[in-house]
Amino acid sequence: AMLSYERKYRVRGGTLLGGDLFDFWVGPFYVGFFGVTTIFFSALGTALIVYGAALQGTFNIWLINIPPPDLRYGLGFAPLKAGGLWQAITVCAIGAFCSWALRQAEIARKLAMGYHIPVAFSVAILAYITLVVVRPVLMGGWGHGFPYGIWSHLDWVSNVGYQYLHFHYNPAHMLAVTFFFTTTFALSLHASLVLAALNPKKGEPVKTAEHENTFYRDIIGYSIGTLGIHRLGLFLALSAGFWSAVCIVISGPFWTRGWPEWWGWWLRLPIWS
Ligand code: BCL
Ligand code: UQ1
Repeated sequence: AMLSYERKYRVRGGTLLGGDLFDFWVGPFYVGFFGVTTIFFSALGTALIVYGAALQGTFNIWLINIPPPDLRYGLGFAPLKAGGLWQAITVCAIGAFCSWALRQAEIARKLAMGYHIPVAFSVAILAYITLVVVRPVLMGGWGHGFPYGIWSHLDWVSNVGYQYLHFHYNPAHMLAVTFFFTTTFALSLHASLVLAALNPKKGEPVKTAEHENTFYRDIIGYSIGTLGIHRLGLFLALSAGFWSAVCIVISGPFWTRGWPEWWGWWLRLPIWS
């Protein structure tokens, strides 16, 4: 099932590795060297998770939990059934996520597009690697990684949050949260504007970008433009992921006390202290 115009986009080359070897499609999907590595790491990682669930004795999707090693293993290898599984799954996850980003890059090259998509996904990968590699290494133990489980990772977030007394006082967390909320706000403004322009009264022609600009100039005196809103959206979204990575990597390696106390620098300013 190939669309009529699709054939001309199925161009050869642009691969980063493997040359022509995996340069083909299976149905609608491009394969490529990194498609193969994505499948490999995802399949192995998933199998290890299923094995971990079997060891744990539950297949209840909410309760499956694959915890990182105990802190006494430090940064060493742990026995398979005592955190080693978590370590192997982490390797598979990083392998799969990076393969996916590189596959995005190869497809972007084929289509002679910019690298915006793999760059954006890399920021999400950065946040994940910060949680399971960078911070645990800086803190001296894989036990600082988060457990793989729907319920258990939420418990981890709550526990780690309260270790710093009140995580809302973490300044980078404030920025990350604000960027997440602003991202959804900007996307809702954009989506509603586009749908409004594309859904005129019955019999009326579809409205153009000029109408979109005019709407925002009339209501707030400014329009960022059709290209601008997408640049703003990308900036907001990447900033949300970036400041998330910062907020967790400074918790422990940089600041070990409660986050409310960090704001002491503000209270100690000479103007009012
Ligand atoms: Mg907090 C973190 C918001 C209250 C403690 N908190 C975060 C951030 C985010 C946030 C800014 C998590 C997003 C993130 O990292 O994205 N917190 C937030 C909000 C509130 C809040 C909005 C609120 O009160 C309204 N937090 C609190 C309270 C504390 C608290 C006060 C607990 C008591 N918060 C913490 C702690 C942490 C956070 C501790 C963090 O560690 C976390 C953070 O910053 O982590 C970096 C980044 C995105 C990712 C990590 C996803 C990566 C995705 C990967 C690359 C791809 C996955 C593919 C997938 C497996 C494929 C599936 C298969 C398909 C279905 C086919
Ligand atoms: C906007 O100005 C604009 O340009 C016409 C869009 O493009 C379609 C938009 O989607 C939005 C949401 C705006 C308004 C945004 C700001 C930041 C003023």
